[in-house]
Amino acid sequence: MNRKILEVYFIMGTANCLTDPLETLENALKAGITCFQLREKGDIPLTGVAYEEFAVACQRLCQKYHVPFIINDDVELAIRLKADGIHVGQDDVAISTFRERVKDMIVGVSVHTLTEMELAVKNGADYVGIGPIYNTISKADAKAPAGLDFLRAIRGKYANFPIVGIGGISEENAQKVRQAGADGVSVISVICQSEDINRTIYRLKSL
Ligand code: 3NM
Repeated sequence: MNRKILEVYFIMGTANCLTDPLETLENALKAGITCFQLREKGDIPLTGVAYEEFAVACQRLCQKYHVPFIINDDVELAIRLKADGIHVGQDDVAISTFRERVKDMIVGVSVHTLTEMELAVKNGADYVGIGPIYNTISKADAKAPAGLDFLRAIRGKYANFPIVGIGGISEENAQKVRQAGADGVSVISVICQSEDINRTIYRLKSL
C-alpha cells in the first residue's frame, strides 16, 4: 500500500454532514484529501437501495479525483462495488474471515491496544487507525482518548507499518499527531463542520 494516501484521510456518512454530503465530499476532494472512507452510521443511517446509491455516488466522485474509496464495515458492498478498500473496527467482522477474498484491496483496522495491533498485523491489515487520540464528538461509543503516547509506543514497535491517527484531530493538533509517528490524520468533524474546507485541508496536510 502507498502510505501517502493516509496523509489526509476523510471519513464521512450522511449523519456527519450539516449540508449536502456529496457536495461536502466533492469540496474535500477538490481541496486535496488523499483518501475517503464511507462510514454510514448514526441514528438513521441510509439503508438498502438508498445506501448503495449513495455509496456509488461517493465512489464516482472519488474516481473523478483519483482518490481511493474505502467502505467501512460492509465487506459485501465493498466487494460488489469493487471499492479500493475496506475498513473494519474491533466490533465488525474479523479481518481473517475475508482477507483471502479481497487480496487486491486495501484493508484497514481500528486499533486501541497493543494486543489489537499485533492481531491486525498478523491477520494481514495494510494499515491501522490508532485512536481515539483526543476526545471525539463523532463516535458515541469511542474509547477513552489514547493520547499521543500510545501512538508513539505503537510507532516505536512498528517502525514501518502504515499508521493513521484518528479521534478529535483538528487543524491545531494535526502536526503533533504526525510528529508522534502517524503517516497521516483521519478526520470527520473538522472537515464536515469546516467553514473553509480549503484552509482546513491545507492545515491538515504535512508541512
Ligand atoms: N473511530 P472526529 S474515533 C470513526 O478511535 C472514529 O477508532 C475512532 O471523528 C476510533 O474526527 C472516530 O470528528 C471518530 O473526531 C473520529
